[in-house]
Amino acid sequence: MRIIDARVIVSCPGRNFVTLKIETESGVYGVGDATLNGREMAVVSYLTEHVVPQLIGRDASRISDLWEYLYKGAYWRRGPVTMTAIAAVDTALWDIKGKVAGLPVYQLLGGRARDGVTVYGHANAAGFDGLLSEISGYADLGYRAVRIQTGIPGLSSTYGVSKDRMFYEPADAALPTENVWSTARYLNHIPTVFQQVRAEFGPDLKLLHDVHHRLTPIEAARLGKSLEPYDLTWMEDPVPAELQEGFRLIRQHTTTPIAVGEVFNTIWDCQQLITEQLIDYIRATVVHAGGITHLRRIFDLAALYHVRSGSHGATDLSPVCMAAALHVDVSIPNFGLQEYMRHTPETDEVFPHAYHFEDGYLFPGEEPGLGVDIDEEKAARYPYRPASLPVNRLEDGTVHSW
Ligand code: CS2
Ligand code: MG
Repeated sequence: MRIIDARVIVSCPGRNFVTLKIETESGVYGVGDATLNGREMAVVSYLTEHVVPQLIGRDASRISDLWEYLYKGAYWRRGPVTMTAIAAVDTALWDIKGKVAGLPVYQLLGGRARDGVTVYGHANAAGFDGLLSEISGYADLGYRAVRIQTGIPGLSSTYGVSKDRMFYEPADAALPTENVWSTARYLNHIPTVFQQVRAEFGPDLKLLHDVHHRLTPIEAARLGKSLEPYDLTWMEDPVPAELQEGFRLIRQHTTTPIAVGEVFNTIWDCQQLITEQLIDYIRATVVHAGGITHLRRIFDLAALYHVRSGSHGATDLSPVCMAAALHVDVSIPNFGLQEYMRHTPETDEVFPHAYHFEDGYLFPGEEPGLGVDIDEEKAARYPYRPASLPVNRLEDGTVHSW
């Protein structure tokens, strides 16, 4: 089954998405997400200039071989742009394989290991009252797990607190806006928030928090310790993870579980974190970590070391990625949680999909392949708009992790 065409489609139904569509001689086609937030056009160029010409004429059924061909063949290994491009090809080929087999992809991955995929939403508000009503909104929708982000007194903006409720969107300007950050103010404030939230919602609702790489290991250790009474499901991205051994220090001081991985591209980014059992959840994704093929390899390694999956699922990962993630989530033994920030109605219209939310779970649906498509006519109504993620500075003007 030869590949006869591959196209990169860029569309902005509220935010930018890059989609690869691979067509075969039999008429069966597959789709893969290739969105890299704020750097979309780099992946578009990598795909159109370098990958698509190499795909034409190849056998679409040889997923592993094509993965190795693109990874080893490029010579320049890893990196977000390369691995997002490989992910898009890999995802589209799994979609094709499922359609050809007449089976949903999760059946090809071993079948269901659970009934539904537990998801967490993203409650965010500048102040406490707003936060309570956001959390209640998610609880009313049936969510069993909610991530909590809130404003910090004395700071004019904070990561995770967006202008739009529900549809969180940080890439909000053509050129980066700037945020201001104070670790001291943050560390003093956050435990008081979790204390009140736990008191208000009781012990059953799973609570999570994203630190967004802003602390040092000893600061993260202090935060983890101070949050222990409020029983968090995880503390996410406590420190930048380039220095994997840095997590040892956090681990030595706190039993608050640790999640990391949304910016990881390969198994090498988390090899030490997993094998030394320095984390509890690995949050790599289909779209940024080399597709279904490579993400499964990461999750299989994690399973040996009591580490569970917790895939990134922010709004900048398209419904194509979400569909692919759900087929993986439902079929692996060591699934933990899946992030699910809802897409806007415009996005859902451009990407019709079989997955659905019910009672706190997502279900991948039973359509052959991934069960997701791109409506190219509708996609064409929303042209690309440059959008960047913000930059963060300390109060003295020093650039800090965002
Ligand atoms: C976040 C994201 O979902 C998350 O956990 O960290 O909102 C992240 O900031 C964006 O996906 C960046 O593109
Ligand atoms: Mg995050």
